[in-house]
Amino acid sequence: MDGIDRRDFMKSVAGAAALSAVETEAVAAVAPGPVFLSTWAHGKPANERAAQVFKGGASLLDAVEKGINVPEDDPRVMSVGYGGLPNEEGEVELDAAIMDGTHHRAGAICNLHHIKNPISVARLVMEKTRHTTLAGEGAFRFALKMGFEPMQLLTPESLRKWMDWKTDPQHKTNWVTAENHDTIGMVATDGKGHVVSGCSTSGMAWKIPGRVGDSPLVGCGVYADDNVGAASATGDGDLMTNYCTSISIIHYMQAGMAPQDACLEILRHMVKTDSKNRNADCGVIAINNRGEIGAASMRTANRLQYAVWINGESNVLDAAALY
Ligand code: SD4
Repeated sequence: MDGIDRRDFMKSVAGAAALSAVETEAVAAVAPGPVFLSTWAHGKPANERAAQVFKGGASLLDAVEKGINVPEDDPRVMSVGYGGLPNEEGEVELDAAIMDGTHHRAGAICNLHHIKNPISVARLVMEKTRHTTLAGEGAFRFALKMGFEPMQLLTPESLRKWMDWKTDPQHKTNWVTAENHDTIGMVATDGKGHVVSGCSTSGMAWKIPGRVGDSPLVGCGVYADDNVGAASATGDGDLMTNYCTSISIIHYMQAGMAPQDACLEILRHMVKTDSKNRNADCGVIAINNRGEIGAASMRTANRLQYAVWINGESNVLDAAALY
């Protein structure tokens, strides 16, 4: 391990597990080498693709991007990319961001329509422009210029769900349920202190057209800093934007907390400042630059599952829940 004594590393891993006061099942053992950590069960094939790309010699950014492409391409994942649930007018609007912890550079895309891989477009914003965020029509036109093919992102299944919602006389806007609650966030390390964070989503189902959640906002849905670690978030993005969730987790880790404690701390802070937030659907993941990981969920109802790839082992686990 570069610059880190192995005994200290193992001690700090054990410390992280011992310190996590809430349901310690959330802390998996870690070891030197690359680690890929993603939200939800669809994070497992995403991590596996990322690990394969990384082991093939590509960069960590490539690995995270290609990993996130997996649920974006999968129509069965109805909260990301192709097949993601649309806004209240039946149009799929995608958000994504990716951040490189070495250069403190990020690329982000909001309200992208007709392009199924917003994480790849976000990466090109980062690498081909001096901007950080592109939205709406401009984002779409940029994607076309970069050679992305426009396509219909609604599938028969997502169209049917939208029509069921639209024709329900009781229908409500702006809701989050388990069904539309599965954004992919991925944080990763190369095992040598470099970290990357990425996030991609179709956002809250039936949202008001133009609504932007936390996922594509740097500091909210993603953050990465090689000096500390990386974080990402899933769930009620309106709430999590107000707490600058990912950068807050980085600051807790910078102050000395293990990733698991930092994840729990931001959720506690949300409740401390407004007790209603204990009923919110929020899930967070984090990794530090030594490969220690954390994952936490506000509630056991809609508890976050997270996927972790480490040393060739790929698993899906339940995150610790505060309530
Ligand atoms: C949003 N945070 O747009 C996203 C949705 C999400 O799990 O993550 N759902 O609010």
